[in-house]
Amino acid sequence: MVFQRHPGGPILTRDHVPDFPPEIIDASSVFNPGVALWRGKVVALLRVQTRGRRTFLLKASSEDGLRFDIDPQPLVFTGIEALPETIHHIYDPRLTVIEDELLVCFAMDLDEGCRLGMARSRDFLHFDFIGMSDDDLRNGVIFPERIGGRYARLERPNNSAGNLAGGGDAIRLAYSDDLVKWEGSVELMRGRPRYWDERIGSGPPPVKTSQGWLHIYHGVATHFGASSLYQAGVVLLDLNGPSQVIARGRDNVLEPRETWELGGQVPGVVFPTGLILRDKAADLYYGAADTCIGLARTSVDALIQACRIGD
Ligand code: BMA
Repeated sequence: MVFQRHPGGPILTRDHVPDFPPEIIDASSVFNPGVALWRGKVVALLRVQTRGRRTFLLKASSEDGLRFDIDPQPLVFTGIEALPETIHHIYDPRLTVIEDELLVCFAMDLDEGCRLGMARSRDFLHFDFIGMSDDDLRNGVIFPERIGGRYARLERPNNSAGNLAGGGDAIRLAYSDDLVKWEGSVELMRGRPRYWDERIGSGPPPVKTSQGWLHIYHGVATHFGASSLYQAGVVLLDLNGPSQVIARGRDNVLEPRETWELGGQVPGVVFPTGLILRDKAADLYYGAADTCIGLARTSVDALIQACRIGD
């Protein structure tokens, strides 16, 4: 088995979410966290859903990566209020530390479809809105260093027309000088029809290894009749030109098996969104059944090995 789950079950559940009346009272769920190592602490932005199925992002921080202090006050991206569009939900944030700045890439549900939004912070207190995509995109992740002098982002075109949940089966790479204008987008991988990763999207931002950029992504098997199964898998990308896939694992490395992954708001979901490397351990934070947050541990070597199986 590639990953060992934290033995205590989910590390964050709705029971941990503080009330913040009138916005948050007796939250329904907390899942799909963006996570980063920031100035010696594990910091996270938690996706919290209320019983009105409204979405808030809450800041959280932890010394040990297990027990989090949660700031009850929902996060506001300064400047986002100037957008003329109605924003229904902001969710699934991914965090990247680059050049002593914390970047957040998140999904925004508008009437027009889904957009990728970006924000930045230098203190984990204030977050400034940077901009959003023109296109319908989701699952955006920023590389933790510039490539060829430019910011690099993986993104997933989202087919949300007529379908609020959306979906997509290709991950693309785009570059930017200023984080606002993204260009030169090329496709690096597609879903594999009939297997575990028919639909795909990036998980946490890629991490640099001697073998290449190691990337965890989610795959959706859609062929099980009534329900779709969300799992996590791995791929290695070329260090210089990450649109080049070096190796892609045949099997998933994490799939719903525990009762709290198999049952919940959306059954049968592990949705990887945060990866922290510390003391040779690779800790994966993931949303489980769109209801709570799990933590599973492995090593970078084991993940690289998994990329090479069946390739
Ligand atoms: C995806 C996204 C995620 C969610 C997952 C499972 O399409 O909407 O936010 O966790 O579906 O429902």
